[in-house]
Amino acid sequence: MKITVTLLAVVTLLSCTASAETANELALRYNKPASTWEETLPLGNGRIGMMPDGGIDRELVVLNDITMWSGSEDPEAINPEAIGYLPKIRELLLAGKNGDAQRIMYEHFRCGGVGSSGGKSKNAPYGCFQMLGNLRINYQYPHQEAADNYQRKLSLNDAVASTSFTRGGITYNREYLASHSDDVLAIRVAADRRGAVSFELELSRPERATISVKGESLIMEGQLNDGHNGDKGVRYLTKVEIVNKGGTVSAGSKSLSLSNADEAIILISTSTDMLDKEYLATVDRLLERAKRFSFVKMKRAHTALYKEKFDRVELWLGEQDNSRTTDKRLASFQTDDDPAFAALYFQYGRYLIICGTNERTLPLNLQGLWANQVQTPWNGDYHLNINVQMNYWPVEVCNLSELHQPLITFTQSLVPSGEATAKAFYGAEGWLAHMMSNPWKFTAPGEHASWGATNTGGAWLCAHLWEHFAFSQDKEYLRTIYPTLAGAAKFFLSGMIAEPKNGWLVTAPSSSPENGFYIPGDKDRIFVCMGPTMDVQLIKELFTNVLSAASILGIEDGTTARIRETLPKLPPMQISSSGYLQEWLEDYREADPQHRHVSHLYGLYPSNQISPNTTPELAAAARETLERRGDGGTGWSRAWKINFWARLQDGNRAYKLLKNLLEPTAGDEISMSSGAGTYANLFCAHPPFQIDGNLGGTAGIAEMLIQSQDGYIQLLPALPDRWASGSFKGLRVRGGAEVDASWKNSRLLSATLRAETGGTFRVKVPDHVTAVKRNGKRITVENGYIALELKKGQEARVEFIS
Ligand code: FUC
Repeated sequence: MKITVTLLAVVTLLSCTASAETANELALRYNKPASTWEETLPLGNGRIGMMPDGGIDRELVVLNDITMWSGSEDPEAINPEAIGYLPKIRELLLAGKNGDAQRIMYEHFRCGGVGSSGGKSKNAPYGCFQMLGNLRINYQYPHQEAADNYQRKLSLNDAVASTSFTRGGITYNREYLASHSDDVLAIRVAADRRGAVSFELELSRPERATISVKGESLIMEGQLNDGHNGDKGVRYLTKVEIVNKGGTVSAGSKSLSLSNADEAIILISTSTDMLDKEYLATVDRLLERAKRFSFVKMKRAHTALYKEKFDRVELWLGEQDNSRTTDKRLASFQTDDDPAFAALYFQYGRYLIICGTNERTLPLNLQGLWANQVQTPWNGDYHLNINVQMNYWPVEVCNLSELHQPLITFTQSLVPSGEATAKAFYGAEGWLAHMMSNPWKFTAPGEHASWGATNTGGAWLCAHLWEHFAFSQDKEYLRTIYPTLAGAAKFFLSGMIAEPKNGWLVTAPSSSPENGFYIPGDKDRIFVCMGPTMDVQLIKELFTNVLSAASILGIEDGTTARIRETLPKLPPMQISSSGYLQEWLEDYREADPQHRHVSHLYGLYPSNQISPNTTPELAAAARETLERRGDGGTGWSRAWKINFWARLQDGNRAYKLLKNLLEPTAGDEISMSSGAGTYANLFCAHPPFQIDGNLGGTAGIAEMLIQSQDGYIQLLPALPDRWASGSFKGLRVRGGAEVDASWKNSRLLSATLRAETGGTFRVKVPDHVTAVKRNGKRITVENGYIALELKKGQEARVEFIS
């Protein structure tokens, strides 16, 4: 009897542990191989990545390297003729003849050369981000029966993907990782019967690839088009080798084969010369090193490094239902509202950042790191009028601050080109970037004024440089970015003009991304304008940040003096007679009231110039604008709207937008008006796949749970009814602290702050709270806030009693 009870207890304990583990496991799961690329699972170490489809007989693994960029620097982009037309363009704008100004701009005030070639620049100097290649694995089996028990999975906890199934009584297991520790891609193929692993490997690429075999190495190498018929294009080298137990490797002329092994590890080592002039040696060194480790050891080191970042944040909104496949969970989220699925999506965004970029490489582009085409949509570049910035919205709050670095480095690297552009096109000081950029530091206006004229791309990037300081309070860092911020401010100080009605200083020419308007008497849709609201907000923010930085660093110079003088001359935000926030200086008739861009609400999010707390009238106008724009739009547009509604503290509406973002979809054709949502692999669909929506969605969820832009911490500012109980750990706030919180029945229960820098942290106390306790003792609530004075590294836990 006693034995039975003890045994039962052990069994119960074991099964409890197992189910608790599965309930906590964050994973994407499927019960069949991927049939489209948007069903395959992304792996990456920030530099290189792959997306295996888990095929049973034939497997396609799309390979990526974030530096696979065609094109090269393009001196022709600086168009020396443009500045000659600037006085006329400005004169026409001042006279209200925007259409005439625009027509001149289309022809003359644009980059030299072909620019981004309307997003198809693979063979032009602007270039494009492209896939690295395809690894094809053709498996051979001792038995030909249908496979069963098929499972395909991506573990977000470990950054390892797997495929398993049984065939003819043999269980096959594959594991895939993009090693964060050893910088190679690795696939382990195993079976539970000796000698059952046999396959053939092929490498290919749609163009510019030479495939060969040397010894037991399968090699792909080539050079991308530099766009000038020259020799400056990026060169790459990929080497694939098989490490195996018990089998025989044989080399074909363009393939490698393995027969009758017990187990095999496919190692892929790859690099380009964009950031590594020694790339040939690097590929060999990484491969040789990786061959010395067992897969188990490599996996352990990889997972440990990955987890160091991933495990900083937890979000608990309920148990993960791992009995259902991810595509099923995605489809049923529209009706079951499974809160745990939203948490999975949130963590997937963090996963994509940790695996998509690292401190030493390029920023995440429109595709992040993952692409399956040579000519990627919109060149897979850096669009500076929302997209690349949205990629970085979650990094500070979601505790991945060091991964802001590639964007910061990239921004600083744009300065010399931006200075040349400021001088050549505007005769202005400082630096600027227009609406699109690439690793070749393109800063000129785009080839089409409707979108290319926006000249606040650099200013928007500067907001990221500042936010990194706002969260870290690192003054040494601030000193390094000050010249970049001040240089961006100088462009506007010397490049704005006074508009005729009120004498406000405005950018001219510019546009409000990428919406147009109509002017009576002109049949064209017009984009070119003076001082669109977004520009004003960006410039005001930039000026304010420069002044704050200068005061912290004890700097007082000509720039700060000019900013103080200029700030009051910027236009105010204006509310139209219909109650919405005006997108332009004039209340023009919008060409598309439901346009996906909501640029004039930049001031609501990510900036903090419109707030229900400090500017309730503007907040009401922003609400009107959002009602007018509607709850649809492309993937990233929906993601932005989650953040807007979170800032307006409307949790249920933010949640509605999250649901819209998570609408299941499949098509991959470019569309501005339909097909937006989420693919089976939880990639965001613009469509096509564009990673900004994923990362904007993750930022939006964080924004619903914690905000710190008003000088204090607000917990659960936009908690939807559907997330009545939950907890999070490790989200970060401005001022430098990590915060945990828990809540039940929509009421905040407790919070813990860990100070990263010493200071006083004010926390807003929700209305329902009657007392706040720290270490069991009541603490003072003053005007609805508590103040916690913490030393660097100190932790405080408070309980909210209601
Ligand atoms: C801008 C957006 C599009 C798309 C593209 C990459 O042109 O308006 O929706 O995101 O960038």
